[in-house]
Amino acid sequence: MREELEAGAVLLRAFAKPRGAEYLQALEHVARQAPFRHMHTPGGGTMSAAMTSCGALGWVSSPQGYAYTTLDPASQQAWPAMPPSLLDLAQAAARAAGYTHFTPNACLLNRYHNGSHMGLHQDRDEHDTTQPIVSLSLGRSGLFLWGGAERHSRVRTLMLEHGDVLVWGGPARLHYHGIKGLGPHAHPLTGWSRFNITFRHVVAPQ
Ligand code: MD5
Ligand code: FE
Repeated sequence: MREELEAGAVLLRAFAKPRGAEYLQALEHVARQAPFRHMHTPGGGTMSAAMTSCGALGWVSSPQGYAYTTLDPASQQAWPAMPPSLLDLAQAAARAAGYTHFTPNACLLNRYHNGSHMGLHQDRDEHDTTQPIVSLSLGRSGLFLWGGAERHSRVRTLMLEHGDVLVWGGPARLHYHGIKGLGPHAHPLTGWSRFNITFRHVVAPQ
């Protein structure tokens, strides 16, 4: 089911559901090499969602700021390769939403559990807004906050379920968004955890 939320933003409900277990195995494979961790923020806090990355570039937050890096700071090794199954899924979803030639080189994995949330923010560390961001939700459902171009734009809420894929591009690419919390039920594949995987095209750091 393809639903245009607004210009440039497409929700593909259950798009990834048939292979959800396979994507979770790929995620576990990444996490064995680069474990999920709670990163610190420039403001002195700690993120309540645990994160890791795969692909050429990984997103990191630290007291020094936000950055995409080629090395995992926890191991000083390159981030794990992007699993082919995940890359295929991301490109198929982008294509289904009308974006051809999506070449993600950064893949951020988020893990939420009871009490985790992600405040309203924009994704603007990629230095490329010509390509979309593809977001895959797995496991327990999450209450997604979907705002507009400005912090004070009206915010809508949307329950994202296992296998849902969102594609954000064009005028929606820089819109504010966040995760308010999780759904009430455990998921048979992930228990009380929710996972989200975002695929991005990042312009290499200087
Ligand atoms: C999540 N993750 O569920 C969300 C889904 C993140 C993040 O926000 O930065 O890791 S990504 C949803 C998204 C991406 C790009 C643009 C917009 C939403 N948007 O314009 O609403 O863990
Ligand atoms: Fe985001």
